[in-house]
Amino acid sequence: MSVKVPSQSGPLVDCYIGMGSNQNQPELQLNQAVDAIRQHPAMALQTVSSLYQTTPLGGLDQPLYMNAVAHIRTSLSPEALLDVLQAIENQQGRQRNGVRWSSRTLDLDILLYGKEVIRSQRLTIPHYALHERNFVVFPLLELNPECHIPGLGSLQEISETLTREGMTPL
Ligand code: A4P
Ligand code: MG
Repeated sequence: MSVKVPSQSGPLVDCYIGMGSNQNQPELQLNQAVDAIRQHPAMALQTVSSLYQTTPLGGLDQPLYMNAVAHIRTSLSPEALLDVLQAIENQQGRQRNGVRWSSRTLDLDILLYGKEVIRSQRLTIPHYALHERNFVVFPLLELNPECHIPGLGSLQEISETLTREGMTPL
């Protein structure tokens, strides 16, 4: 299989993107997001994990989620990558109602950006809850069993602190 090389100059960084949806046909939303990533000139899609149906986190009464993780390589800076991912969320009808953890057509979170640790006004990388969420940890482990989370350690060891409760693979 030929892998697209991003057209913008700069080193390619391995990134992992967490994808979630619980509105307007969640499975279709995730597939559309994967297509948008695949078509973007500055991102090279490597692999996508299994899709999982998951129970909503956060205690709000809302539909089940669909979650997955994508591995990409990109020449974009972290902030530019966030801009692109937010544009994809917006294209797919994401509305921000100010209620944290409420239903959404599409959420794209940067889980990991190479080995970088970033704490800026716009970005926390690694994602602040990566290690607590089974629907993030297990798909990520599927893509990269040797994964190391900067500041936290081995993903395999992190996964041993979690169960697969509430996750159903499609
Ligand atoms: N931001 C900071 N760091 C990052 C990052 N690493 N990646 C900032 C992406 N964005 C990051 O995000 C709010 C702001 O976070 C952005 O403007 C960006 O500058 P948002 O997508 O507008 O809002 P949000 O997603 O509602 O906020 P938050 O706190 O990221 O939500 P969570 O924690 O991701 O929770 N249950 C299941 N089963 N599955 C889910 O996927 N998702 C949520 C959302 C709740 N419950 C869920 C799921
Ligand atoms: Mg988000």
